[in-house]
Amino acid sequence: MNKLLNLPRQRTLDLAQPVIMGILNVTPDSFSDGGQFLHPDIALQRALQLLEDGAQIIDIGGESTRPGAPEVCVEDELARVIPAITAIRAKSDCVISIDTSKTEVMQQAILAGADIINDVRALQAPGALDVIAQYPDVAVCLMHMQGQPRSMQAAPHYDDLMGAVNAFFTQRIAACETAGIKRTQLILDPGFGFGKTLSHNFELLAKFNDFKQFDLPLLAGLSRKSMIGNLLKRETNERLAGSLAGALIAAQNGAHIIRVHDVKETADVLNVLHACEQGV
Ligand code: 7PM
Repeated sequence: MNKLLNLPRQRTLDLAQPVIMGILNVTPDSFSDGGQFLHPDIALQRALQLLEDGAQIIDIGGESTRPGAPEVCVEDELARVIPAITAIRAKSDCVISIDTSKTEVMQQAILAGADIINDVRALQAPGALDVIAQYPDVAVCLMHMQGQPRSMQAAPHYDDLMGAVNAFFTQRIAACETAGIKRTQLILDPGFGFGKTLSHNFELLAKFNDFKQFDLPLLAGLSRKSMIGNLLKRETNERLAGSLAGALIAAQNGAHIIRVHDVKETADVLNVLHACEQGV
């Protein structure tokens, strides 16, 4: 795999060592002041803190994908994420990712300065492939999900989990290439918690190395997820140690990008791993 991921404005992201994607939610549940939208200045301050803590990518999300969460209309999602992207881009040359499945949000986010489209629906929305095909330097994360957010955790079932995720990746890579998106734009993610039982999630983590066969950058997102909470019987605010263990295993099993809430702590973990693998 080419360890340098090309990005807009002649920039690259070096994936020779695992990098941290810091989560920046601009959803109403994360509002501190009860206002309608997270103020762009607050989003900027949070982004700068994540970067200082060791994140190399800021992942901005304005649509909660929680099972049963209300769907967000395109106007609201745009009003949440575009001012945040604009504010961050005005002050920082950092790598900006936008967590969205909506074609219009993808388009506007790219124009506002986003570098990566992080799509839990893997560009399956009408027109999504064609938007990305117009931007040969924008990277895209294709995530696997079984079912839809509203119902995906009802009764996930696979005859062959690894076979199903691999077949999905093969199919989406082909769809991208047919639409004119280059392979060098793609990142793959098995989608921990998206239509998976506890045992499915740990099978994916244990066998994460299998996805190296695609020779593409791999992303792992398990920070504070139910796979940690349900295994350990921990509430969301008690999942740090479990999440760090998960991040370490993902990194050791070949993940190039680790998507997390707790950036500073994850950076410490990855630095310990780096010292062990490459020496001090
Ligand atoms: C509620 C439920 C809120 C679930 C947020 C979530 C991933 C992602 C998310 C992931 C990629 C979370 C998820 N998870 N994008 N977006 N991979 N690429 O726990 O695993 O953060 S949202």
